[in-house]
Amino acid sequence: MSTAGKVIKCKAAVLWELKKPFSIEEVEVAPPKAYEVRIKIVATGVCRSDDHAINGSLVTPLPAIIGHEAAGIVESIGEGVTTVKPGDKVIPLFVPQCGKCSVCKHPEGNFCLKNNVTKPRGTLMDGTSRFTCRGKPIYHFIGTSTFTQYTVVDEISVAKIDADSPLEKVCLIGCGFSTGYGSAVKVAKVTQGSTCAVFGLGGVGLSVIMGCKAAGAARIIAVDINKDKFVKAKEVGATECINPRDYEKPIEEVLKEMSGGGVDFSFEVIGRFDTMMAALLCCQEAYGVSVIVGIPPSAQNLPMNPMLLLTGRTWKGAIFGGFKSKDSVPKLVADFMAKKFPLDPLITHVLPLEKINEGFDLLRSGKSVRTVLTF
Ligand code: COD
Ligand code: ZN
Ligand code: ZN
Repeated sequence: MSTAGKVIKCKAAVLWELKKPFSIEEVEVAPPKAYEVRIKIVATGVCRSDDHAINGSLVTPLPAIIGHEAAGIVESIGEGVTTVKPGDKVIPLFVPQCGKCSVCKHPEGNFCLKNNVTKPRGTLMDGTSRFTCRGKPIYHFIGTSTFTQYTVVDEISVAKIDADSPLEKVCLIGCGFSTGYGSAVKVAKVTQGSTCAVFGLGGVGLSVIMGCKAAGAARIIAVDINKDKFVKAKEVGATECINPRDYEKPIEEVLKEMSGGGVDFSFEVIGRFDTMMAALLCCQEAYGVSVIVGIPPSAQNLPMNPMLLLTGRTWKGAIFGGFKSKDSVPKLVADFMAKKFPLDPLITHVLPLEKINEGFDLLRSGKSVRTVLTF
């Protein structure tokens, strides 16, 4: 029997309060309104930004259904929806692509003005929620809300993907993988034969390495204070691995010596001011490009000497790897299907939704690269 047009009762992990575990609840998911899409979520990754919402460093209204790195199948569509239909495999997009704003129209910009990431408002575009639980409205999260069997998103926040794609893997293209990979291929535009340095070897850092490799870098130097991270870094393409704690001198000096004056491209994938400076300093002063991928401590500034840029360096950053989401996600899935990069090295744990709190414990203890929750 079709569920289209009806309220769906299903299981979801609800975050009622800051810094508290999720509780698995029965929620009601209203049908999609015009230009909205209801999706049956099949798999969702546990990402650092979800934890930022739990601990309050990313302020989002509660109670909420969070989660933003997922893949699923369209259950039904609202009036006027043309880009997806029931039965399509899809990935929700935490950075939308409206196609109409100045950023979407710009050839390089990807942070669509309709985004809801920096100041989450907790609703769909029309300002209301489709979720209720125990008679109370439950907020959405950055246009996605994926820790639930069913969710509703705006049409600008969903991309149709290959019908054959394995959803329990390609869900990572919804955030962590694309953020890292795009930082190399799209933001830095790593060139053939170049030397790259990647600071931080979590799931996002490993994805940066994959991007550097795909772009044809000759040397990829991986940097981490945890040497246990080196095995996987090499597996995905690092040519050398170094631990700053093994050296007396600052790591940027070590990298400059290793690269004969400075690397071509460097990436900070940790979210610390000291490593952002080290990454900037280790890139060649006249033509080096340094990309910030890690999210910095909130509401703080990093003092820097502008001379570092006057000599010719470029310092940049981007959300979601600089990819225009609705256009790029289907292509990234196609590239995965064509075996241009793997996702398996990033998935260390698979758990049922009910064990979501365990998934976050694994993230916080550094024991997982990525945990994928299944339904
Ligand atoms: N020097 C070297 N390595 C270090 C240091 C240090 N001082 N401190 C920590 N590290 C290493 C850790 O040992 C660890 O291996 C790595 O850095 C960090 O890895 P994780 O697993 O904590 O992080 P990831 O890969 O999951 O990435 C998360 C980021 C830290 C990059 C986080 O800021 C993020 O997710 N950024 C994505 C930005 C984005 O676009 N977000 C939008 C929605 S998600
Ligand atoms: Zn836009
Ligand atoms: Zn994320």
